[in-house]
Amino acid sequence: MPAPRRWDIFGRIVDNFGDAGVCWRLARQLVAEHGQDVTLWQDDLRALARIAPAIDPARDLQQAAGVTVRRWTEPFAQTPPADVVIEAFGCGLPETYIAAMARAAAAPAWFILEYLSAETWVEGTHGLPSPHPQRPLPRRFWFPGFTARTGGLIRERGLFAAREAFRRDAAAQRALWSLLQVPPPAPGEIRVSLFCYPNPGLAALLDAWADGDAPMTCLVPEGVAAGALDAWTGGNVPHPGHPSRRGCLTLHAIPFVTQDDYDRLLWLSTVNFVRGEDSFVRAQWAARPCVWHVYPQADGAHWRKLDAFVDRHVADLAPEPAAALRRFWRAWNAAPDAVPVEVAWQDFATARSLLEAHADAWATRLATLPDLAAGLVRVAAIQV
Ligand code: TRH
Repeated sequence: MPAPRRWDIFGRIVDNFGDAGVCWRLARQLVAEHGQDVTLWQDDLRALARIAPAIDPARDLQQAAGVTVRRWTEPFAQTPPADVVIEAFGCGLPETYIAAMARAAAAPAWFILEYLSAETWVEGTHGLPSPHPQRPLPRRFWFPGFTARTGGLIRERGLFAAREAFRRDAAAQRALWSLLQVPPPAPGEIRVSLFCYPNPGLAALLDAWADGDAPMTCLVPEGVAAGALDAWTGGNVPHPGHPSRRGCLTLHAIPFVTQDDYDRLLWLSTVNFVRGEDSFVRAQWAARPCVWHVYPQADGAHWRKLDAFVDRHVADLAPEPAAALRRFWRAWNAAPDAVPVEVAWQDFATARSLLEAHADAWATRLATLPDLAAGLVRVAAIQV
């Protein structure tokens, strides 16, 4: 392994968990697989502490999983600039830090890690220089994506092998269900994991599941869709270990778990409802049918993101299951002209076995692309 370089990853927490989740996953991988010396700077550590319980949100400086985790405060700490600097999601960098970069003997490799999108323009923008407007500092865009002409996706070495080993390990699976305080799945049960934003279609979908003809279990991380669940259960909101039942549907609230345990939940669920960015990518690595709730954007840009991904994802899928997936995803994201969620669910459920085979083929194909961390390490090595 080349000599470890020092990396500083900067991230501001806008809302939710993805900003922290992506940075934490990348930091851990750079340490574990590339032996890099990584410091993760976050202006608020609470989101990170929810997905990485080893993190103490009250501490300004700590070590976890080989990563140095520091609170990003203003005025910013006096620290020499790293060899490689990641500015996550265009969060900007402390002015004093930029000044120190400009004074450094060798300018650090500076990357702006952008949001994930399947839109075609990403291929033309990934890797483009974006020099700092005032300082003689090179800076480049790094766009995650689904093709070889993008920055790739975060995928840890051995991820698929770990997934398959876990799926053969009954004891490990029982341990996960006990951690989540839910019973193991009954034969023939459809088990759904539900990680979504507030969604106007949720109540109708829960009705459809309750009135369905197959036993359904829905696992919802605590705090997710709280208002809708409160209304749907008439205030008898499920909490860990205390599910609520109606018809064919058993609704469980599950505790928030570590990123790795969340991966395991995705690996064992029949269908995964995911959102934002990081859970969406993890659901694809789980190679099970998934439903993406895109982070809503004012100008409806999220529907373009949705369609761009679906276009890529179903390009080689038979027309009927492809249409079923597109219709259900658009309904779940309340896209203009979408059919009602409960109507679209029927076709999606009917196409499930075809969607399962496709999810597996898609994950296998995506995994032939270089992973994001390896790409960054390779390009940084050239620049520094
Ligand atoms: O939390 P999110 O909605 O984050 C979003 C996205 O990042 C989006 O791009 C950004 O614009 C928006 O925030 C502001 O969804 P995401 O990206 O899936 O991140 C969730 C993280 O939480 C992911 O790393 C998985 C992790 N997680 C756990 O570790 N344990 C859990 O129990 C659950 C439910 C999630």
